[in-house]
Amino acid sequence: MAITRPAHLGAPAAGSPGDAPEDLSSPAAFAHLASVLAPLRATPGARCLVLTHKSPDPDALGACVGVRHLLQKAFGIDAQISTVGRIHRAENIAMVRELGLVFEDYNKLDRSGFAGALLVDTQPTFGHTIVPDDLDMLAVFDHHIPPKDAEGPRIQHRDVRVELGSTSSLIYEYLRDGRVEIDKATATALFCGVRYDTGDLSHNVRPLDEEAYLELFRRADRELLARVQRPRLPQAYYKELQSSLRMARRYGPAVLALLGRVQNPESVAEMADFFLRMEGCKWAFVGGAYEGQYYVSLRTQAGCQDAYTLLSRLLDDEGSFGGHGRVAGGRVELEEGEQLGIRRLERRLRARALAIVDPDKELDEESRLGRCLT
Ligand SMILES: [Mn+2]
Repeated sequence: MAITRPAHLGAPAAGSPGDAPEDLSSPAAFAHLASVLAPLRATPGARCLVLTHKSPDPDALGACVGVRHLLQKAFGIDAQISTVGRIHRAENIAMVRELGLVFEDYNKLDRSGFAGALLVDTQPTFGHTIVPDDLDMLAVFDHHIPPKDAEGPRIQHRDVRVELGSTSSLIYEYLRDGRVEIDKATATALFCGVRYDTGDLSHNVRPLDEEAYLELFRRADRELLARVQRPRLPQAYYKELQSSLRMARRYGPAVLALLGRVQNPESVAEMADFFLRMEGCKWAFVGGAYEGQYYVSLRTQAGCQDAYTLLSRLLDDEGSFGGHGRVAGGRVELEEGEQLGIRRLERRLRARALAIVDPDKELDEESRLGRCLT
Protein backbone atom coordinates (compact mmCIF):
# COMPACT_ATOMS: atom_id res chain seq x y z
CA MET A 1 0.00 0.00 0.00
CA ALA A 2 1.42 3.37 -1.00
CA ILE A 3 1.33 6.22 1.47
CA THR A 4 -1.05 9.01 0.58
CA ARG A 5 -0.21 12.56 1.54
CA PRO A 6 -2.57 13.93 4.18
CA ALA A 7 -4.97 16.27 2.40
CA HIS A 8 -4.09 19.34 4.47
CA LEU A 9 -0.52 19.30 3.15
CA GLY A 10 -1.61 19.78 -0.46
CA ALA A 11 -0.09 18.26 -3.57
CA PRO A 12 3.69 17.87 -4.08
CA ALA A 13 5.23 20.73 -6.05
CA ALA A 14 7.02 20.27 -9.36
CA GLY A 15 10.82 19.78 -9.36
CA SER A 16 13.02 22.82 -8.87
CA PRO A 17 16.64 22.13 -9.79
CA GLY A 18 19.41 24.39 -8.59
CA ASP A 19 21.12 25.06 -5.27
CA ALA A 20 19.52 23.66 -2.14
CA PRO A 21 17.05 26.15 -0.69
CA GLU A 22 17.81 27.45 2.80
CA ASP A 23 14.75 25.92 4.37
CA LEU A 24 13.82 22.55 2.97
CA SER A 25 10.40 21.37 3.87
CA SER A 26 7.92 18.96 2.43
CA PRO A 27 7.28 18.72 -0.52
CA ALA A 28 10.03 21.05 -1.81
CA ALA A 29 12.58 18.70 -0.24
CA PHE A 30 11.52 15.71 -2.33
CA ALA A 31 11.43 17.81 -5.48
CA HIS A 32 14.93 19.15 -4.83
CA LEU A 33 16.33 15.69 -4.16
CA ALA A 34 14.75 14.51 -7.40
CA SER A 35 16.51 17.30 -9.29
CA VAL A 36 19.86 16.38 -7.71
CA LEU A 37 19.42 12.71 -8.61
CA ALA A 38 18.18 13.39 -12.15
CA PRO A 39 21.59 12.92 -13.84
CA LEU A 40 21.99 9.53 -12.13
CA ARG A 41 18.56 8.39 -13.21
CA ALA A 42 19.64 9.02 -16.77
CA THR A 43 22.77 6.84 -16.31
CA PRO A 44 22.02 3.13 -16.63
CA GLY A 45 23.53 1.04 -13.81
CA ALA A 46 24.42 4.06 -11.62
CA ARG A 47 24.91 3.06 -7.99
CA CYS A 48 25.03 5.12 -4.81
CA LEU A 49 26.65 4.57 -1.47
CA VAL A 50 24.58 5.14 1.69
CA LEU A 51 26.64 5.99 4.78
CA THR A 52 26.08 6.94 8.41
CA HIS A 53 28.06 7.53 11.62
CA LYS A 54 30.32 4.95 13.27
CA SER A 55 28.69 2.19 15.31
CA PRO A 56 25.21 3.04 14.00
CA ASP A 57 22.18 3.16 16.32
CA PRO A 58 18.62 2.15 15.30
CA ASP A 59 17.83 5.60 13.86
CA ALA A 60 20.95 5.49 11.69
CA LEU A 61 20.22 1.91 10.61
CA GLY A 62 16.55 2.60 9.93
CA ALA A 63 17.36 5.75 7.93
CA CYS A 64 19.97 3.84 5.86
CA VAL A 65 17.43 1.16 4.97
CA GLY A 66 14.81 3.83 4.22
CA VAL A 67 17.11 5.85 1.95
CA ARG A 68 18.14 2.74 0.03
CA HIS A 69 14.46 1.94 -0.49
CA LEU A 70 13.76 5.53 -1.58
CA LEU A 71 16.61 5.48 -4.11
CA GLN A 72 15.49 2.17 -5.55
CA LYS A 73 11.75 2.68 -5.65
CA ALA A 74 11.34 6.43 -6.23
CA PHE A 75 14.34 6.95 -8.51
CA GLY A 76 15.31 3.51 -9.83
CA ILE A 77 18.85 3.94 -8.51
CA ASP A 78 20.65 0.98 -6.95
CA ALA A 79 22.23 1.64 -3.54
CA GLN A 80 24.64 -0.07 -1.18
CA ILE A 81 24.71 0.62 2.58
CA SER A 82 28.17 0.65 4.12
CA THR A 83 29.05 1.04 7.80
CA VAL A 84 32.08 1.68 9.99
CA GLY A 85 32.57 0.20 13.44
CA ARG A 86 30.87 -2.65 15.19
CA ILE A 87 27.23 -2.57 16.18
CA HIS A 88 27.16 -3.14 19.91
CA ARG A 89 23.93 -2.73 21.80
CA ALA A 90 21.90 -5.95 22.11
CA GLU A 91 18.76 -4.28 20.65
CA ASN A 92 20.74 -2.98 17.68
CA ILE A 93 22.35 -6.36 17.01
CA ALA A 94 18.90 -7.93 17.21
CA MET A 95 17.54 -5.38 14.73
CA VAL A 96 20.27 -6.24 12.21
CA ARG A 97 19.85 -9.99 12.75
CA GLU A 98 16.05 -10.09 12.73
CA LEU A 99 15.75 -7.87 9.65
CA GLY A 100 18.54 -9.78 7.88
CA LEU A 101 20.37 -6.51 7.16
CA VAL A 102 23.65 -6.85 5.29
CA PHE A 103 26.06 -3.94 5.25
CA GLU A 104 29.37 -3.64 3.46
CA ASP A 105 32.39 -2.83 5.65
CA TYR A 106 33.45 0.67 4.56
CA ASN A 107 37.14 -0.09 5.08
CA LYS A 108 37.01 -3.05 2.68
CA LEU A 109 34.81 -1.40 0.10
CA ASP A 110 35.85 -0.71 -3.51
CA ARG A 111 34.40 2.76 -3.99
CA SER A 112 35.25 3.05 -7.66
CA GLY A 113 31.87 1.77 -8.87
CA PHE A 114 29.76 4.42 -7.14
CA ALA A 115 28.32 7.59 -8.65
CA GLY A 116 28.05 9.37 -5.29
CA ALA A 117 27.33 9.08 -1.58
CA LEU A 118 24.40 9.93 0.68
CA LEU A 119 24.81 10.43 4.43
CA VAL A 120 22.14 9.88 7.08
CA ASP A 121 21.76 10.72 10.79
CA THR A 122 25.07 12.62 10.84
CA GLN A 123 26.99 15.31 8.95
CA PRO A 124 30.35 15.16 7.17
CA THR A 125 32.14 17.36 9.72
CA PHE A 126 31.09 15.34 12.77
CA GLY A 127 33.91 13.57 14.58
CA HIS A 128 32.41 10.10 14.50
CA THR A 129 31.76 10.15 10.78
CA ILE A 130 33.94 9.08 7.86
CA VAL A 131 33.10 10.39 4.41
CA PRO A 132 34.85 9.52 1.14
CA ASP A 133 36.75 12.42 -0.42
CA ASP A 134 36.71 10.67 -3.79
CA LEU A 135 32.91 10.62 -4.16
CA ASP A 136 30.36 13.40 -4.68
CA MET A 137 28.28 14.08 -1.56
CA LEU A 138 24.84 13.92 -3.14
CA ALA A 139 22.72 14.32 -0.01
CA VAL A 140 22.80 14.64 3.77
CA PHE A 141 19.75 13.88 5.91
CA ASP A 142 20.07 14.62 9.62
CA HIS A 143 18.50 16.13 12.74
CA HIS A 144 21.59 17.00 14.81
CA ILE A 145 22.74 20.58 15.43
CA PRO A 146 25.45 21.35 12.86
CA PRO A 147 28.89 22.16 14.29
CA LYS A 148 29.88 25.83 14.21
CA ASP A 149 32.24 27.08 11.48
CA ALA A 150 33.06 23.59 10.23
CA GLU A 151 34.19 23.46 6.59
CA GLY A 152 32.86 20.36 4.93
CA PRO A 153 32.53 19.02 1.39
CA ARG A 154 29.99 20.50 -1.01
CA ILE A 155 26.63 18.85 -0.43
CA GLN A 156 24.14 18.93 -3.29
CA HIS A 157 21.07 18.22 -1.17
CA ARG A 158 21.34 19.13 2.50
CA ASP A 159 18.29 18.48 4.68
CA VAL A 160 19.09 19.00 8.37
CA ARG A 161 16.05 19.56 10.59
CA VAL A 162 17.19 19.95 14.17
CA GLU A 163 13.64 20.14 15.48
CA LEU A 164 12.84 16.60 14.33
CA GLY A 165 12.96 13.65 16.72
CA SER A 166 14.57 11.22 14.30
CA THR A 167 16.20 11.00 10.88
CA SER A 168 13.95 8.02 10.18
CA SER A 169 10.92 10.38 10.37
CA LEU A 170 12.58 12.61 7.80
CA ILE A 171 13.17 9.67 5.43
CA TYR A 172 9.57 8.56 5.95
CA GLU A 173 8.50 12.00 4.67
CA TYR A 174 10.46 11.52 1.44
CA LEU A 175 8.90 8.09 0.93
CA ARG A 176 5.47 9.55 1.57
CA ASP A 177 6.01 12.53 -0.74
CA GLY A 178 7.42 10.23 -3.41
CA ARG A 179 4.37 7.99 -3.03
CA VAL A 180 6.63 5.02 -2.53
CA GLU A 181 5.17 1.79 -1.22
CA ILE A 182 6.83 0.89 2.08
CA ASP A 183 7.26 -2.86 2.48
CA LYS A 184 7.12 -4.59 5.84
CA ALA A 185 10.89 -4.84 6.37
CA THR A 186 11.56 -1.19 5.48
CA ALA A 187 8.68 -0.01 7.67
CA THR A 188 9.99 -2.09 10.57
CA ALA A 189 13.52 -0.71 10.22
CA LEU A 190 12.30 2.91 10.02
CA PHE A 191 9.91 2.37 12.92
CA CYS A 192 12.79 1.13 15.11
CA GLY A 193 14.59 4.41 14.32
CA VAL A 194 11.68 6.68 15.24
CA ARG A 195 10.95 4.61 18.36
CA TYR A 196 14.56 4.69 19.56
CA ASP A 197 15.28 8.39 19.02
CA THR A 198 11.97 9.66 20.40
CA GLY A 199 11.55 7.11 23.21
CA ASP A 200 8.25 5.92 21.71
CA LEU A 201 7.22 9.53 21.01
CA SER A 202 7.95 10.64 24.57
CA HIS A 203 10.48 13.37 23.69
CA ASN A 204 11.73 15.56 20.79
CA VAL A 205 8.45 14.95 19.01
CA ARG A 206 7.09 16.93 16.08
CA PRO A 207 3.89 16.11 14.13
CA LEU A 208 6.01 14.44 11.42
CA ASP A 209 7.56 12.08 14.01
CA GLU A 210 4.10 11.19 15.22
CA GLU A 211 2.80 10.57 11.72
CA ALA A 212 5.89 8.48 10.83
CA TYR A 213 5.63 6.42 14.01
CA LEU A 214 1.94 5.61 13.54
CA GLU A 215 2.07 4.98 9.79
CA LEU A 216 5.20 2.84 10.05
CA PHE A 217 3.87 0.87 12.99
CA ARG A 218 0.80 0.04 10.94
CA ARG A 219 3.05 -1.52 8.30
CA ALA A 220 5.70 -3.06 10.57
CA ASP A 221 6.25 -6.69 11.53
CA ARG A 222 5.11 -6.59 15.17
CA GLU A 223 6.43 -10.01 16.16
CA LEU A 224 9.81 -8.95 14.89
CA LEU A 225 9.57 -5.66 16.80
CA ALA A 226 8.94 -7.57 20.01
CA ARG A 227 12.03 -9.73 19.41
CA VAL A 228 14.14 -6.60 18.80
CA GLN A 229 12.92 -4.88 21.95
CA ARG A 230 13.67 -7.70 24.35
CA PRO A 231 16.73 -9.46 22.96
CA ARG A 232 18.81 -12.00 24.86
CA LEU A 233 21.69 -10.33 26.68
CA PRO A 234 25.30 -11.52 26.83
CA GLN A 235 26.66 -12.44 30.25
CA ALA A 236 29.12 -9.54 29.97
CA TYR A 237 26.12 -7.21 30.19
CA TYR A 238 25.43 -8.27 33.78
CA LYS A 239 29.06 -7.86 34.74
CA GLU A 240 29.07 -4.32 33.40
CA LEU A 241 25.79 -3.57 35.14
CA GLN A 242 27.28 -4.65 38.45
CA SER A 243 30.39 -2.51 38.08
CA SER A 244 28.31 0.49 36.95
CA LEU A 245 26.17 0.19 40.07
CA ARG A 246 29.29 0.01 42.19
CA MET A 247 31.02 2.99 40.58
CA ALA A 248 28.10 5.38 40.12
CA ARG A 249 27.88 8.37 42.45
CA ARG A 250 25.06 10.70 43.28
CA TYR A 251 25.79 14.44 43.33
CA GLY A 252 22.53 16.14 44.28
CA PRO A 253 20.36 16.09 41.14
CA ALA A 254 22.98 14.30 39.03
CA VAL A 255 24.19 10.72 38.77
CA LEU A 256 27.74 10.26 37.50
CA ALA A 257 29.21 6.93 36.50
CA LEU A 258 32.75 7.18 35.17
CA LEU A 259 33.54 3.54 34.55
CA GLY A 260 37.18 3.39 33.51
CA ARG A 261 37.43 0.66 30.85
CA VAL A 262 34.27 -0.93 29.51
CA GLN A 263 33.86 -4.09 27.45
CA ASN A 264 31.17 -2.57 25.31
CA PRO A 265 30.96 1.16 24.48
CA GLU A 266 27.19 0.96 24.03
CA SER A 267 26.81 0.16 27.70
CA VAL A 268 27.75 3.79 28.37
CA ALA A 269 24.51 4.98 26.72
CA GLU A 270 22.57 2.10 28.20
CA MET A 271 23.64 2.95 31.77
CA ALA A 272 22.87 6.65 31.24
CA ASP A 273 19.29 5.68 30.32
CA PHE A 274 19.15 3.39 33.31
CA PHE A 275 20.40 5.92 35.89
CA LEU A 276 18.18 8.72 34.59
CA ARG A 277 15.17 6.73 35.78
CA MET A 278 16.24 7.16 39.42
CA GLU A 279 13.85 9.26 41.48
CA GLY A 280 15.16 12.80 41.88
CA CYS A 281 17.76 12.40 39.13
CA LYS A 282 17.72 15.41 36.77
CA TRP A 283 20.63 14.28 34.62
CA ALA A 284 22.81 11.21 34.26
CA PHE A 285 26.34 11.29 32.87
CA VAL A 286 28.21 8.07 32.07
CA GLY A 287 31.67 7.55 30.58
CA GLY A 288 33.82 4.58 29.68
CA ALA A 289 37.00 3.83 27.71
CA TYR A 290 37.03 1.40 24.81
CA GLU A 291 39.77 0.84 22.20
CA GLY A 292 41.55 4.17 22.56
CA GLN A 293 38.41 6.29 22.89
CA TYR A 294 36.61 7.56 25.95
CA TYR A 295 32.85 7.44 25.29
CA VAL A 296 30.43 9.71 27.14
CA SER A 297 26.67 9.74 27.28
CA LEU A 298 24.36 12.31 28.85
CA ARG A 299 20.62 12.05 29.49
CA THR A 300 18.50 14.83 30.97
CA GLN A 301 14.97 14.99 32.32
CA ALA A 302 12.33 17.34 30.94
CA GLY A 303 12.68 20.85 32.31
CA CYS A 304 16.43 20.43 32.75
CA GLN A 305 18.99 22.21 30.57
CA ASP A 306 19.14 20.67 27.09
CA ALA A 307 21.59 17.80 26.78
CA TYR A 308 23.73 19.34 24.03
CA THR A 309 24.49 22.49 26.04
CA LEU A 310 25.13 20.55 29.23
CA LEU A 311 27.49 18.10 27.50
CA SER A 312 29.42 20.96 25.90
CA ARG A 313 30.06 22.32 29.42
CA LEU A 314 31.08 18.89 30.70
CA LEU A 315 33.52 18.28 27.84
CA ASP A 316 34.80 21.87 27.74
CA ASP A 317 36.27 21.55 24.21
CA GLU A 318 37.66 18.04 24.71
CA GLY A 319 36.77 15.53 22.00
CA SER A 320 33.70 15.66 19.75
CA PHE A 321 30.05 15.38 20.59
CA GLY A 322 26.51 15.76 19.34
CA GLY A 323 22.99 15.70 20.66
CA HIS A 324 19.56 17.19 20.81
CA GLY A 325 16.77 17.50 23.36
CA ARG A 326 17.40 15.16 26.27
CA VAL A 327 20.08 13.00 24.67
CA ALA A 328 23.74 13.72 23.92
CA GLY A 329 26.86 11.66 23.41
CA GLY A 330 30.49 12.10 22.48
CA ARG A 331 33.97 10.71 22.61
CA VAL A 332 37.44 11.84 23.54
CA GLU A 333 40.55 10.37 21.93
CA LEU A 334 42.82 8.85 24.57
CA GLU A 335 46.54 9.43 24.39
CA GLU A 336 49.53 7.22 25.10
CA GLY A 337 49.72 5.79 28.60
CA GLU A 338 46.03 5.10 28.39
CA GLN A 339 45.36 4.06 31.98
CA LEU A 340 46.68 7.33 33.34
CA GLY A 341 44.87 9.26 30.61
CA ILE A 342 41.56 7.66 31.55
CA ARG A 343 41.97 8.52 35.21
CA ARG A 344 42.93 12.13 34.51
CA LEU A 345 40.11 12.61 32.05
CA GLU A 346 37.59 11.21 34.53
CA ARG A 347 38.92 13.57 37.19
CA ARG A 348 38.42 16.57 34.88
CA LEU A 349 34.90 15.42 33.96
CA ARG A 350 33.98 14.94 37.60
CA ALA A 351 35.30 18.39 38.53
CA ARG A 352 33.24 20.03 35.76
CA ALA A 353 30.12 18.11 36.77
CA LEU A 354 30.60 19.21 40.34
CA ALA A 355 31.04 22.84 39.26
CA ILE A 356 27.65 22.59 37.52
CA VAL A 357 25.89 20.89 40.44
CA ASP A 358 27.49 22.99 43.17
CA PRO A 359 28.83 26.23 41.65
CA ASP A 360 29.16 28.03 44.99
CA LYS A 361 30.78 25.08 46.80
CA GLU A 362 28.02 24.91 49.36
CA LEU A 363 27.88 21.13 49.62
CA ASP A 364 29.65 19.45 52.52
CA GLU A 365 32.78 17.41 51.87
CA GLU A 366 30.98 14.06 51.78
CA SER A 367 28.42 15.23 49.25
CA ARG A 368 31.18 16.72 47.10
CA LEU A 369 32.80 13.26 46.94
CA GLY A 370 29.52 11.82 45.73
CA ARG A 371 27.28 9.30 47.43
CA CYS A 372 27.29 5.62 46.55
CA LEU A 373 24.03 4.31 45.15
CA THR A 374 24.12 0.97 46.85
MN1 LIG B 1 19.09 10.09 15.10
